[in-house]
Amino acid sequence: MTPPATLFVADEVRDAIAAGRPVVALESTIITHGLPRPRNLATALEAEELLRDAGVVPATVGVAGGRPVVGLSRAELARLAETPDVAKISVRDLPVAAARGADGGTTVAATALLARRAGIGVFATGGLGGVHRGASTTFDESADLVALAGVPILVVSAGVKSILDVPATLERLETLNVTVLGYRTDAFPGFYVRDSGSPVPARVESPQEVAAVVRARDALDLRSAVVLANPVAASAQLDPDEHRAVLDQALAEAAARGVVGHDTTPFLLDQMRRSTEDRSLEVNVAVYRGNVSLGAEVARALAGGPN
Ligand code: PSU
Ligand code: MN
Repeated sequence: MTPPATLFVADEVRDAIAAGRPVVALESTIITHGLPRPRNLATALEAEELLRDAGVVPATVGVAGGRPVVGLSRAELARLAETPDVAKISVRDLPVAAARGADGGTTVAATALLARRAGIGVFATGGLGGVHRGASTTFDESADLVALAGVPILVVSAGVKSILDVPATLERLETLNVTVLGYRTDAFPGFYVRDSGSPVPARVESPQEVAAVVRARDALDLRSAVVLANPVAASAQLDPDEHRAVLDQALAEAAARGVVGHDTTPFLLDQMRRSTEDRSLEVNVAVYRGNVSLGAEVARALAGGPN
């Protein structure tokens, strides 16, 4: 019999949570599926370093040998980053991975759930999963949305990638009672570009203001996530015209090859990387850095108490 897969929380993370020091959770599908080797491991380690430099304890979440881990070791991170065809694990996949003793990168959905269980309130990622184009017939909508409806965490993201149906994603976030904040912007960001073309429901100007919203959410005993939508720096965004052109091309390629379901996101991301000669990859890394830094500021504001 395989032993039950209990949640493992690294000592450093557990101690920081117990002491009320700032902790930021990071996901690992960005390592296993979002970025190519060897950039994936470098980016994962750099994100942890960024947090440490900001006085925040990093807690990268993933599945190692079937066990959900909050605070992966360097060796575990390297194994996830370097093993080909490692699993992408969303909430529904956790029991299968546990039973098989598999390794895997956790999606936003699974990461948010596991991080919250460990007692972490802030999570930084690149982009959220959302409603896929054509979802009205395929029903392909990320489990991230449903998870965010039921996990009281703060997630920093640069919106959702434009490979998705952005207006439909915002509609679903509204339906699911997820609070969406634009960080110093009125426009919901489009990941590679600062403006997806859709507005945000509310705008905030500072980490303290974000912390006030999170505290109010908790005081109201709401169980849903707050999404802090943080646009990439203007100097780092993909040129909006180029962005439109490469996106159309990637979508056409996916349709031609019949890519569907779980494989769609990684496929489209890889297509965009190829057709921008890796520039989309640089934007992806810049987006992630920006979100991790902002996550650190928010975690510090929350740990610092009301002001
Ligand atoms: N968006 C990105 N990069 C990613 C993902 C989303 O810009 O790597 C990953 C995240 O882990 C997210 C997951 O939770 O893809 C969503 O996948 P799906 O649509 O299959 O739920
Ligand atoms: Mn999907």
